[in-house]
Amino acid sequence: MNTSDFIALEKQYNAHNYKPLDVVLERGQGIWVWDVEGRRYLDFLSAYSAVNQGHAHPRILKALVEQASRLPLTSRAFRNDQLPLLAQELCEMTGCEMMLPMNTGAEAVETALKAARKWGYQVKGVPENQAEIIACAGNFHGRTISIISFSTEQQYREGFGPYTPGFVTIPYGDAAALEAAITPNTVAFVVEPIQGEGGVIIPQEGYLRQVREICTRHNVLLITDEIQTGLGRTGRLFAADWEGVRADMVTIGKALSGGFYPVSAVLSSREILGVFKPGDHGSTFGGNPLAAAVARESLKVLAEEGLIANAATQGEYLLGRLRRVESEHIKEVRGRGLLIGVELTREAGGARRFCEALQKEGLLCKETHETVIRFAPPLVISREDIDWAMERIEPILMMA
Ligand code: IF1
Repeated sequence: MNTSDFIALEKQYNAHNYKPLDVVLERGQGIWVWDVEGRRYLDFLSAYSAVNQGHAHPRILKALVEQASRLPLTSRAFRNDQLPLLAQELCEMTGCEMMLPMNTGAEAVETALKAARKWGYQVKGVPENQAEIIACAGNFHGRTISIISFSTEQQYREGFGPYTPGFVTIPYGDAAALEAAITPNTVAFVVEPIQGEGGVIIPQEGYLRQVREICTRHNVLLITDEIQTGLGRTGRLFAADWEGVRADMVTIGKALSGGFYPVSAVLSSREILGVFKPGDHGSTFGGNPLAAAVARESLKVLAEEGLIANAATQGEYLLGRLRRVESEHIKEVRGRGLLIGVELTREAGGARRFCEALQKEGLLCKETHETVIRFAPPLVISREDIDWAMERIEPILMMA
């Protein structure tokens, strides 16, 4: 079977909720992936930051295989010997008191929102069913009905109503708007430290510190969604670390498994996660021993291979190289660590054609919001690999 055979099958039998690049991948190692025709590509997307540790990382693979052959799933009806160790290691690494494991990013966000509501009723004293949660315009937190209820992206919402009440949206990067939107019933503010899907939007320096101060003053929980920006992507463990800000709840996912398996978690305090009593919340697969073993090794790889520092170093280098490209198509190059967006001008004809051209050159990336090319290679990338990539990216950004 070749590329077009696979595409035809997918077209026939798979729902068309995506429009992927027409490349059919069958193998990956580190920063490289290979398609079914044997062509090699440099992965400049990292499965939206899920493979920060690189594809098929040998240490994580070993942990996965060992745990899979021993005991993949217990459910939370019984205990297992991996989850407690993951919880301890994750809390020690992040300075949190407690974690709650789930599977996908959207589930972690849902969990944080549920915790915030319950905390609002039990601790803050908000009247029943009156809790309000504030989110930002341009957000991306997942695809569940409650989460898309506070999306401002027409396409994510249209046709999926009725929507979950209790959410308000304010402009991103505007601390005064947050202060103005808070009412006595506000329980939480949920925010991405950098908006990924929004187009790699980096708020002004000081925004998160102001937001932290406002939330503290009004007894409102600050929830940072670090599912995409966390675990080293921006050159710090968390993107909020750039401003020295500690949230009340942090959601993580994606790279928590190095891309092997869906693993997510909410990190928080005993006071906040303590609102959950047995039976309040859960998931069949959440916290399973296979997920926990994979997550433990993924975190060790991140720390022991110095991937966070490498993201900072290589990110600065890549950002510098991109900023020196003199192309009439480029409106702005922005980024932090290895999360970089190249915004093109309206006249450039859309980011998609640049991604398709880069695919032909052996580099895979993905547009976001029509005019932004997102560059987010695995954090194991070296300076030589970036030079290799720039030899391809520069001429494509200059093309007619
Ligand atoms: C898709 C985007 C990236 C996220 C943040 C929660 C979630 C995500 C900050 C939900 C997920 C993914 C979803 C994926 C594409 C990808 C994405 F373009 F859609 F926005 F990365 F930029 N919070 N983002 O970025 O996590 O439930 O998916 O595990 O195809 O929808 P999930």
